[in-house]
Amino acid sequence: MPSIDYDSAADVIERLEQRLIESLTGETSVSRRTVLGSLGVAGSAAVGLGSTRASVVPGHNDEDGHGNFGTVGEYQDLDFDPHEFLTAFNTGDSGQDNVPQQIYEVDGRTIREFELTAVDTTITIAPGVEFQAWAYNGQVPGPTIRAVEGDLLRIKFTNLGRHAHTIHPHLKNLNPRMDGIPQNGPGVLDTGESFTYEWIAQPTGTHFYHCHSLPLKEHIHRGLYGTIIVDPDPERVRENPRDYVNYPGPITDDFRTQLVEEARSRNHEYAENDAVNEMVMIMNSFDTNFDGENEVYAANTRAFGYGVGETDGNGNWTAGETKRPIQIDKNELQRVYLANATEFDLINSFHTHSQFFDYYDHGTTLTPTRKTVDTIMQTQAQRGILEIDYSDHEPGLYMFHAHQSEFAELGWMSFFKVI
Ligand SMILES: [Cu+2]
Repeated sequence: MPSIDYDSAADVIERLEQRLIESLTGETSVSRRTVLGSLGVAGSAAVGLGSTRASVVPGHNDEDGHGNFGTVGEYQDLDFDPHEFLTAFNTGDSGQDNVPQQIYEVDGRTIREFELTAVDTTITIAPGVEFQAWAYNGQVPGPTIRAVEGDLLRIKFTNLGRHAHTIHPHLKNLNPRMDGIPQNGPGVLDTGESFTYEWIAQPTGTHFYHCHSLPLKEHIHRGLYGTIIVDPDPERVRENPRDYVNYPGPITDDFRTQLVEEARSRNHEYAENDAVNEMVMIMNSFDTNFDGENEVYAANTRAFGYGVGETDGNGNWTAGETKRPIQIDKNELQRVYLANATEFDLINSFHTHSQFFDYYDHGTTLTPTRKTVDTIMQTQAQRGILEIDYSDHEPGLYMFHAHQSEFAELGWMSFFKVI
């Protein structure tokens, strides 16, 4: 079984090289498509430029290089909308049309059932740049699954891709047959095979799932990953508050009440949760020419997917049709479920401009593990919850991005538009 689709890789490289040659010769005017299309080989100097008179020649003396962040051109493939993905929670009760799901009870336990199907598909990662992906239900990242701690997740998995796949959950899973690895349970599922995984939704937090077939780095990097959000049960928190804090001191009644309130705010079945604006961001990256290094970085797949469209580099901007900032209401608390799927680089990071936030590593505690920070880092599969409060900020654009500058310039940079 080939681990790399060499035919597709050769096509991509040829196309990228052709675009680079066209743009470097300069005989024809440099089109937006050409500039962006060259990012796979020209690197950050190309993708980082937002000016229509952009050059693809990198270097400190390149006057054209002092423009602004972003890709030029709009996304033509509208099958995947990063704004829809941001808030698409599949709970069994409700969710995305392409994720068959139901919720029911057996012996007093809530069962949330989902159908996930692995397929080969083509996704767009920057305007004019496609990537041959392997995807759960045809999307990268895969569907966000959401449950309450103690529920049973029943995942009916079918592999319709050309390679063998699994689903491995980062949950506290008590049955090794359900671990989704080659050496246990059903092992890898070949094309056309199905298996139903059952996992208890525990512990509380934001968790990661991914394919665990070999070679692992390719099966993850091609797009087979997503998050499982496990909401805390406020009644369990009231009974066993100690399980939800990284604090050794006494738990007073006031503290217990505060923990229960945080649990209610996080639990999608409680009214308190409606007052919070919740978003899922998966930091990911794409090696478009299969050389073991990434050419494009993003939160939720699309380079500058929450960027601003056209700018003149002097503080003036207009929203793009397909690249627009995430509009947020300053009076709502912002909660970001953040995970890192980046392959080939050791870490990724999240940084907010003009703002500090509380961070809950893995989301497993109800008290922050990092208090009042503006930058956190995650290794692959690490995840956490950010709570951000813009209520005292002036309306306008606030940037957020990876604070590896290279990742930011290659696509992992976006904006909140605070209103
Ligand atoms: Cu796989």
